[in-house]
This record gives sequence, structure tokens and C-alpha cells, in this order.
Amino acid sequence: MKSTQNNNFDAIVIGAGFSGLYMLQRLREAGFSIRVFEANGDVGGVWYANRYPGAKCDSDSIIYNYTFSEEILQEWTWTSRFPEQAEILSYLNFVADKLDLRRDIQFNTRITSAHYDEVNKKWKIQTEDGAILSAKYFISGVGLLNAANVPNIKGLDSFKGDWYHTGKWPHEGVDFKGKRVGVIGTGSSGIQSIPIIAQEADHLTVFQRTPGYCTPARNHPYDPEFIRQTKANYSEIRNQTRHSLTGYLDQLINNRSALDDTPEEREREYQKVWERGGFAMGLTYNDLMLNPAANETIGEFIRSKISETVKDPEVAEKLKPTYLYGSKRPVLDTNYYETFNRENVSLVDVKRAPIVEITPKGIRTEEAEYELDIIVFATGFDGMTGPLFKIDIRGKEGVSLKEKWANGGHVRTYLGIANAGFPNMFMVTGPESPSALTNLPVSIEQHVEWIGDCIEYLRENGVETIEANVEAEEAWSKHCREIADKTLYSKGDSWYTGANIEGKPRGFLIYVGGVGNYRKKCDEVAAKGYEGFSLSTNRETVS
Ligand code: N01
Repeated sequence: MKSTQNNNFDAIVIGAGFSGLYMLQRLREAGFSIRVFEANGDVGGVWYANRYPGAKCDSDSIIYNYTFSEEILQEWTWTSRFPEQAEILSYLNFVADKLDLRRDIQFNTRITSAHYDEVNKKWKIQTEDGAILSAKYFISGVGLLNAANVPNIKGLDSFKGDWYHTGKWPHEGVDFKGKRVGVIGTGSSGIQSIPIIAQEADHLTVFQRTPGYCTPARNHPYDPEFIRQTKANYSEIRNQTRHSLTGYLDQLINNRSALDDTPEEREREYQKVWERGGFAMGLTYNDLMLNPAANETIGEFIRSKISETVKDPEVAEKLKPTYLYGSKRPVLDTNYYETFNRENVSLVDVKRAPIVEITPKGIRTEEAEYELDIIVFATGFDGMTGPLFKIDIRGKEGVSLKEKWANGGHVRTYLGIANAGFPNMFMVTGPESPSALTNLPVSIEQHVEWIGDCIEYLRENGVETIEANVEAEEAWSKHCREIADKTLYSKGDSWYTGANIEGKPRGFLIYVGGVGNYRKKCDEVAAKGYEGFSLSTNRETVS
């Protein structure tokens, strides 16, 4: 199944991050012609773009990688527990070089539209510079978080200083020395960058609307013996993460309610996990994301740590979150709360006194004007649907994905992989898959392998098109919403629910049933001859 012309492929993939790179390798190995399009100048996806100071990953590095190649696992060595952006980018470059992936990737090329041609049963893909390509399969590897959200604040154009968004950081870096810097936003990106910017800037003003729940990362270099043991045990590590709840190695710590323990016992349990560092705080008890009263106990523990760390009690109060822990993504930090003890750092509560405008000199809130040389927008992304909506994707009868989801009143997909009305289109970690609540390389590998196996099955069985059935899609979407509604994940205002984007319809678009259960479901669908999909040959359609 090789392409006959250089603009016609078996598959076109958008994005050369973790998803696109592995999709390329998987399909190329199976003998398909494939072309990856990437708007950036090189591989890396979010790790190419998010170069802000302090950018690193919240997953332990030994599980933040591909596991499909034993050779790559053995050859690559991570230096520390939580990998920095530059190291992850080096890793992805190493993989791209090792597998000679770049020869099938076109960089600096943004795809503007992907339209399904029902007559020829092909996807017509258009690039920003007007080139038109076609492919039997169209695969989105655009990720969840690449549509940067710069809030529409009056007067930004008038600002005389420089401004940057953390998700589109200049490659040459930003010199904060001697500068008055303002950071807007205290999610993961803000919380990672604030301690580093504070060390360099003359003065840093943090504009906080909602405080985050931060727990210590406790990053440290790996010792050679740990690396040796890890490399010897990768098959077990792979097995564990693939069948886990979240794609991490952490397991539930106490299989009981937080409310079964006395306050003293709870304090001891939380303290143990706090000292260990990493993402396991939410796993201390089995009902922290199910029962608001249990959830309150972890919130209270973290608030008490803020009081212990931050010297000025008024600042400490402002830094204390009161919403449900985990209903916005919790953040691993390094010296975040300590940073507010520095003389050159001040905290402005813009929930109490909102930002009114950006002036030529800085930021004006309802209370005061703050003079600044640099503004950093750590204001996040239009998550999950945002990256897909940047492309005009149209399926049967010219209906766009955006229209489809708007007309139905909510986003709906089949397994987060496919869409009714969009034959031969696949999404890697699309809405309604476990994606955002998981260690993403684990979720990405599972999707890529499932999609690769599916496309091979279609070739072997002479199938022309595969399309999710409306009923299967409705049932999956309903199931996702029902199980999410039983948890506290869906109760917050964040990019998880779309609440961070003005005018975006609210919807919780993550399957919370866990990585292991999800894998089982996807495998069952495949084992039943792609149950819930319609498969058509040139002669007939089978549902
Ligand atoms: O974005 P966010 P992020 N005025 O949406 C505030 C992943 N990630 O880039 O909460 C004032 O979390 C907003 O306030 P509020 C990770 O999955 C991972 O930090 O809307 N403030 C919030 O404080 C993460 O969850 C890693 O009230 C405004 C902040 O901006 C996701 O990316 C590292 C505002 C945005 O926080 C996004 O993280 C980095 C306004 N008009 C990112 N608009 C790691 O693995 C927004 N805000 C470590």
C-alpha cells in the first residue's frame, strides 16, 4: 500500500509530538505510506513550545517515555526524577534520530483544513500555503494543550514592555535581569516559572485569580544503581503502568476512607506522602475524589502547610485554595510557597480586585496600577477541543466537527478515538479518552497501537472505510459523563471542564474509569471485529 504520488498517502498525521512520532513509526513499520505535518520547526510538540523557565514534567521520568522499543529503553538514560523540558526534548530528538523519523515529517507546515471526500473516500488535507494532499486515513496527534489562551484584556496592544505566553516561549529565552515582571496565572505553568523568574527579576508581581494546590515534587538526580534496576525491570514497569488507574506507578496507598482515620492518623498518612514527593497525595485514601468531606481533609492538610511555609499570614491566606482538591489539576512545586517570602515578590489577588486593563506602563486592577517591563501570561490553553478546532475538520455532508459537537449540545466521541460522520479519522488521546488525567505517554502508546492494529485489520480484510456508529458514540459519551459525575473531578472550573475559556460550553471530557479499564474496553471492541463501528468494503457495509 505505497503512495503512488508524493501528495497522496495512506495516512496523514498532524503533530510531531509524542503521539505523531510513534504513529509514524507504527504505520511505517507496517508498510503504509505516511506523512506527518508539524507547524513547529522540529519534533517535540508541547515540549518544543513550552520553554518557559522551570518547565518540567510532573511524571517520573522513567515512565515518561515510550516503551515500545526495548532498545530505546536501554539506550536512553534519564538524569533526574522529574525531567526538565530540555531533557524531554532531547529524548524526543533521540527517538526521531534513532528511528530516522524526520524523513517523513514536514515541519513548519500548518494544516488548515481536513475535509472528507465521500466520492473518493479520501481525506483532502490543505496546508497554510495552499498545498492540497490526500490520504485514506486522517489521524490527529495534535495533543490536548496547544491552543494558547491569551485572555482578551483591554489595552494589551498599548503595553510598552514585552509580553510572552508560557506555551509559546521564545527559543532564545527571556532576560529578566533588572526587570519588573508580572506573571498572570497560577496553574502548573505559573507555579513552575514563578520561583525561577523571582530569582532573576528585579521585582516579580504575581497576579493570582485562583490559587493552586501545590505539593512538593522533591526532584533529585538518579543514582546509577536506580537506573540499572529500572532498566532491568522495564517489562514489569510497562505492565504495571498499562493496567493502572492513571498510567503512573503509584498505587492507592490506603484502601479506606479518609474519614475512617482520626485527624492524627490522617496527618501522619498525608505527611508520609508529602515527604515522598510526586503525585501520590490524591491516592492517600480511596475516597478523596469521591466524597467532599474526605476531600476537605487533604485540602486542610495542604492549607496548613502553606501557613507553615509562608511567613506573612496575609499572603499565606491569599495562597490558600478552598475549592475541591483535584477538581483543578494539582501541581508539583519546587520552592513555590517559599518564593512568597522573598523581598522582591508580591502577590496580587485579582479575584478580589480584577484586572481592568493593560496600560502602556503595566497592569491596572480595580485597586491599583502595577508598573511592569515584562508580562508573562501563564494563562493556560483552550484544552482538548481547542487544538482540533484550530483545523477546519469536515466529515460527511461537509459537517464540521465543531458544528457536530455544537449541534448535539455536547462533545461526543466513540472511545475518544473516533467520531460518527468522520470515516477513517482517528484521534490520539481525543476528548472522552483518559488522556488528561493520566501519564500521557502510556495513554498515547495505547491509542497509537490500537489505531495501528485497526488500520492493519482494515487492510487485511479489504475494508475501505470505518466509521463510529451514532448509537455507540452516544452510549460511550453518556457513560463517560455518568462516571465523571460520580467523582469530584468534574466539579471544578478549569480547562478540564472548559470553564477557563470565555463562552466555551462546559463539559467534562475525560474518561475517569482508569487506564487499565479503558484498555480492556478498547481491546474488547477490537476483538469483536470493531464493535460499534460500521466497516464498509466497496460492495457492502457491516455494522
Ligand atoms: O494553565 P492553567 P497552565 N486573569 O489553565 C489564570 C499541563 N502542564 O498552563 O484558575 C487572571 O492550569 C487561571 O486562573 P483561574 C497541565 O496539565 C503540565 O498552568 O481560571 N488569571 C489559572 O490560574 C496543566 O493543568 C505541566 O481562576 C487568569 C492560570 O491562569 C495544563 O498544562 C506544566 C486569566 C491558568 O492555569 C495547563 O497549565 C505545565 C485572567 N484573565 C502545564 N485567565 C507539567 O507536567 C486565566 N488565568 C508540570
